[in-house]
Amino acid sequence: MLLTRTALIAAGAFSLAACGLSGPAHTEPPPPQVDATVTMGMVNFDPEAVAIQSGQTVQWRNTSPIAHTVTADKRMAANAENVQLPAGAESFHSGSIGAGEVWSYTFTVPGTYRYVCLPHEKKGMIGTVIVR
Ligand SMILES: [Cu+2]
Repeated sequence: MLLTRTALIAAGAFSLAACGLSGPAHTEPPPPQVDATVTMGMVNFDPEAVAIQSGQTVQWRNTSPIAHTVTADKRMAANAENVQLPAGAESFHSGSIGAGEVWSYTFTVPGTYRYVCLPHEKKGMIGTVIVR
């Protein structure tokens, strides 16, 4: 009986301590600034093309129920001609972006980028980013 009561008191004290730890002292980094947003539909990027300034960030939002990618890498595309990168720009690949997820990329080399969604490249899911 005594043992049980002690255990209950200990549990209560632990709960209070846990509450204290989740207070306002906990800080998260601010979300990155997004300068343009592209929505990923079933098999399309909307808008198909966006224009930004060098140093700005594009965010892709997958509002569809299926996974997509943002891939600007000639080695990964089914047709290398669907991918275009300015001279000096590095290839990039988002990896799988699941339903409801977002992914961002900051562009630092001016020029025209064409990218594909790997699962839907052959269905024409291809987009453009123009960096001025
Ligand atoms: Cu796709």
